[in-house]
Amino acid sequence: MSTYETLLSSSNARGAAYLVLVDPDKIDGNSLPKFIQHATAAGVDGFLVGGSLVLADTFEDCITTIKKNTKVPVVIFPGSVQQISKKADAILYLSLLSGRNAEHIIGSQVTAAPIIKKMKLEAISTAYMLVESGKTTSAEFMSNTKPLPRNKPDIAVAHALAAEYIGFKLLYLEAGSGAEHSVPEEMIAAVAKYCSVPLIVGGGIRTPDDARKKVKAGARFVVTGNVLEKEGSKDLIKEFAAAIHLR
Ligand code: 1GP
Repeated sequence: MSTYETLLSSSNARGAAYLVLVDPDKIDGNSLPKFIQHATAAGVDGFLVGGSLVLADTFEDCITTIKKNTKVPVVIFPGSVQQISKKADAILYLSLLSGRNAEHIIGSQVTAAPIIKKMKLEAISTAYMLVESGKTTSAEFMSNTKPLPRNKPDIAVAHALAAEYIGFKLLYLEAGSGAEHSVPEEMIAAVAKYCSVPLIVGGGIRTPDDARKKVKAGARFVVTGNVLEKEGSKDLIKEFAAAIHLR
């Protein structure tokens, strides 16, 4: 089974799936193995690894450590073309569809493609859409693009439909790491109503209750990062998993 299929089958079996983002710049390497073991035992369905900046040269070590401590998929969520490694199970092959910066729609993808091929890494094509979230996020600033207006679900639907017709395998609605406001439920519901491509939602999700609302609105995957980096208690991860897994 491919990593994409594994992720979808977890989401189907549990009503929705919980993905935890590990940013190699923010995580303390010494506590990483324990954190991954706890998260896996708490029911996390997969790990995303990456960040907008990633200053540390620990990217590959970080993936190796995660792989050693879990059996669930470990997927690169690249902030740049520097973040590619054959140690991962797959890579989200992102195209920043919400923006109009060609470099992030197709430029970096062309640079990365031969490297990914050589590494025999599974590429999961993902339409990445930034959503306005209160203040400028790193992803927005670094990509030099405007996010989708948060009060215009119809614009998000048009982008999501375009992604579906082009043939993307995943849609990712992103408020940005540490966002003031997460992606609005109205937008998630509108996109889920009109598009059949599985939807990932992340950015600024701080409570299990908030995570559950995203699932109820139609998210097939919910991502948290910051909240666990700040207060990564075992209980909190369990509560998130229970809120996201409808069954
Ligand atoms: C994943 O960028 C997010 O989509 C993670 O956001 O760090 O705010 O949870 P947080």
